[in-house]
Parts: sequence; structure tokens; C-alpha cells
Amino acid sequence: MAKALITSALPYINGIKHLGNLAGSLLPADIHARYRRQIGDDVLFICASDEHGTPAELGAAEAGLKVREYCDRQHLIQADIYRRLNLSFDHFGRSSSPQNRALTQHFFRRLEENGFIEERVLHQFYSHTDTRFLPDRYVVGTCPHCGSGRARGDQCEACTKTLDPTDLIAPRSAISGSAELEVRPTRHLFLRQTALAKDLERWIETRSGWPPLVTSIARKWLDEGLQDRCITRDLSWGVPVPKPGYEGKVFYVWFDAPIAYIAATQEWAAIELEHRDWRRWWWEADHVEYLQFLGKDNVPFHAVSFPCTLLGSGEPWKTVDVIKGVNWLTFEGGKFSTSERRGIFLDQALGLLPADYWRWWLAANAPEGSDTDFTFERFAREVSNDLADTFGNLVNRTLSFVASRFGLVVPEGGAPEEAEWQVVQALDGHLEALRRYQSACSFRKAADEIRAIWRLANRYFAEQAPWTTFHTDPNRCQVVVRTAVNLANLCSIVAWPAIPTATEEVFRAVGRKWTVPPWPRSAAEALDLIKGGEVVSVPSVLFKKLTHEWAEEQRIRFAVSERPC
Ligand code: B3M
Ligand code: ZN
Repeated sequence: MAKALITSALPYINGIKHLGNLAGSLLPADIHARYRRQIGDDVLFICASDEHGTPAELGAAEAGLKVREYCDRQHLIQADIYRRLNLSFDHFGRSSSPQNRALTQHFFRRLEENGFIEERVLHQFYSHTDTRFLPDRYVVGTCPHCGSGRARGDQCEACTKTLDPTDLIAPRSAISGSAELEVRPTRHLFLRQTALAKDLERWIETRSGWPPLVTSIARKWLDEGLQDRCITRDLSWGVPVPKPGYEGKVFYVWFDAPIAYIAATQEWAAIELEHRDWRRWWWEADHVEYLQFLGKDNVPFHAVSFPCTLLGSGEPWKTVDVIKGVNWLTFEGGKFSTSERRGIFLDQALGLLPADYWRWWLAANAPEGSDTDFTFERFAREVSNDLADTFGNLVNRTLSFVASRFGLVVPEGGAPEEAEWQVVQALDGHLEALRRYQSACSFRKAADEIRAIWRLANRYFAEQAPWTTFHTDPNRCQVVVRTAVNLANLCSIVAWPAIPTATEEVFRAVGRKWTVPPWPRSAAEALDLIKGGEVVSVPSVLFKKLTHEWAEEQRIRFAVSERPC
């Protein structure tokens, strides 16, 4: 049995994520995890909240809470939303866990022992009023390039130029607003990525099947020359640096966050009474296939920085085999933005419609080859066509027919004829293609195949028109109805990774108690699964149609998305 370790990029703790985060990492990871379980693979699907760094500190300050308390709350809120979105994590952990603290410190010690850590003195702003050093984002001021008064220490929002805090004109503290700043020397630790460049290059050469987007980003970093990386920060919230003279400093969030993939697996292994071993997945685990799902902005950290940490440790850690980095989902022609509260946030999405609507649209329009623009108009039209008119319609028509003509008992008369064999043949082609696309994490193409299977099933039912043969040719009518019931079931099996809630309703209606519906071995077998004599029920309407008026109403509502904090 193949073993697949699957991780999704860890969502920052600072507030509820938007549809873009779902499309970029959480959903593709979930769909792939479900599919791999369906084909019988041994799957471990891990995610966690990313709780360190300035986003957490700033979020807590804004909410008027202690950082720990803020993270505790936000973690529960996020975990609940992901549960409602039906994300099937084996564990949703926390980067602020004791496991991650210990493991991050372990990696640091190993890197230091191996000579990959170097101490350097930096000059940074110290705020007298706040009695602390101010990391990039904590310094605001006037942009030296465009004169905007809203520039931050790392970047100017107005002209997007990257900045160093000391570039700012009239710098002041973002915490207190105080301009009493002084540039002071402060010691920091650097990971000597330059010394690891050769190892990294060799490692990248052994990776196959990275999408071009990912390889080109990684190669660009190598070609431009790897830089040593500062892995410490003057913050109090984070993993403490276990080194004399570094009291009051913590590791940079991007140093400890990817380590939390491993630490969250340790959390998973620690929780239950079952005998679980995290090492099987991470330590000398060459037989495991490891896939990471993330947005393109996170690629460098996963293709370069994290591998440097793992390789530099000199220990036999599992490194990533497949990085699936996706492009952006845009919102009505612009950017989704957490800080500007622009777009649809996951709690709002779930307030509007159940998870499956969003899951389907985002899978069918996955921003793979290029960015995808979400508009309510498109969303409403496409989910109405696919989910209500095609999938939902087939299930409802078929099972209602069994109810009205056969008293909910699947009829057993007749035998398959030419029309059924043609369907089997066409389905075998689709199933094979679908399997290929799912294995390759080509979500759009997979959705195209699923849609094609749904259409084929609808066409079969319409063309064979069992209502016309009910009296004239009962055997023919019965074989068609039985085939259609099995088709509705198969249509659900193949769509389960994308729309688990609705398809599980269908499984219940046809008397299947699956937690994971097994992938069919062949179309012929799949169409002979539910036998004559079995009893079914009719589920309530699975999907409603979304009208043009609905779309317009939402577009207006979300155009000036005012969101209370
Ligand atoms: N939290 C960034 C993001 O959500 C970051 C990912 C960490 S993955 C180790 O885009
Ligand atoms: Zn500027």
C-alpha cells in the first residue's frame, strides 16, 4: 500500500481566512487526500495554525488580548471553520505547541553543531517608548520613493517597493506611534544557506514532477545565488532561541512554521491511545511520498528554506517529493486581501451556502495554469449548471422514478444491452482519465472529467427514457432504471473528493455506509453494484439553483465588504 503524506500550507492565526486561501492550499490538499484514500493508499493529512511572528502579535494587539489567549481563540475558530468546510485533516495542530518548540530548538542545535549558524550584528530601530526593538512591520513612515505616508518597514503599500525600516522618512513605531526611535546594534543568527547551496542543488535535481511554476521559482533563487538567512527576531512571542545572549529573542516565524508540519504529526501521534508513530512518516521514510500544497508566494520557503533546514541537520528527515504551488484566486477583478478585508471570508461563505458549492467551484476553476477570477455571476451560473442541473438533477430524477414507479425498490428485470455496454465503455475512458488527473493533482481537468461523467449519465437517462417503456417493455425499463441508480452512485463516488457532503447523502440514499467510497475497479463493476431488490430513498434537493438576482445581490453586498473586527 502506497503511503502518502500530505500537508497544506499552515494558515496564519490572525483572523479567518478567505476563499483564496481555501483555493490555494487547503482545498487541493483535501481533495487529493480524499482521492488517495479512495484508491486505498495509506494517507496522513496534516495541517496546523501558524501562530508565531508579527501577524499573531499584531492581531492580538488589535483584539486587545494576550497573544497566547488570542491564538487559543483563533485556533478554535479556524478549526471549526475547516471542520464545516469538510477538510479531512488527520490532525489540525498548532505551531505554538510544545512539540514544535522542542523540535525547532532541536533543528537549530543540529544546524549549529554542523557549522551552519553564524552570528551577525544588525542595526535596527529600538523604541524607547515601547522598550523594544521594532521588526520591519512595526515601523511605519513616509516612503522615500513615492512620498506615501503609509509605508511600512518592509514595503510601501502605495508603490509596492520593498524597503528597509531605516529607509523610511520620519519613522515611527506602529505600536505606540512614538517617533523616539534609535538605531541600535542587535545580535542575530543566520542560517548559512550559502554553505548549503550545493546540497540543495543536488537535492532539487533529484525531485521529479514539480510543476514548472515551482521549479522556475526554486531555480531562480539558486541562480541568483542563495543568501544566508536571518532566523531570529527581537520578539517575545515565538520559539525562544536556546543560546546564551539570546534571551528575549525568538526564531523567525518562517523558520519554525514548516517544522510544525513534523511537530503537528507528533501532536497527532501523542493525542490518541492508538499506537501511532510519527517517525513512520518523517524519519528514514523513503517509502513515503510527501506532497505539499501551497500558494505560489510560499514556494521559496518550501523549495529552498525548509529543505536547507532539513538537509543541514544531517539527519534522515523526509523531504518533499511533490510541491503543488498554485496561482492566485482574484476577487471580482482585484486581489483578495485579509488586511483590507476585501473578498469573501470563509465564515461569510459558509453563511451564504454550504461547503460543497464553494468546494466544487474552486476545484473546477483551480488557479493552476494562471490566476482565476471569482465573480458571483460566474459562480452562480456554473454551480447551477453543474451541481443543480446536472449532478443533483440526475440523482433526483432517478431516485424519484424508483420511488414513484417501483415503491423505492430497485427493479431486477432485464439484462444490459448495447446502450448499457456503450455507457460502460465510455465510462472506462473517463475513469481512467480522471484517475490520471487526480494522481497528477490537475484539479480542473479532474473536474472536467467528473462533469463529463455526470453529463453522460444524464444523457443516458434522457435517451433511454424509462417512462416510455414502463408499460410497453417492462424489462427494458427496469434495466435502465437499475443502471441509472448505479450511475447516480458512480457519479457520487467520483465526485466525493470535491463534494463530500452531497455525495454522502446519495450513498445513504442507496444504502451504502461508506466513510471512504472505494474507487471502482471498472465501470462494468460499478454499474452492477446496487442490485435489483435493494431499497433506496430519495434525498432532499441536493443543490439549489443560484439566480442572476442572487449573484447581483451578493456582488453589491461584497463590493464594500465592511467587516467588523
Ligand atoms: N502561514 C503563509 C500563508 O498562510 C504561512 C504559510 C506557512 S506554511 C509552513 O500564506
Ligand atoms: Zn512608496
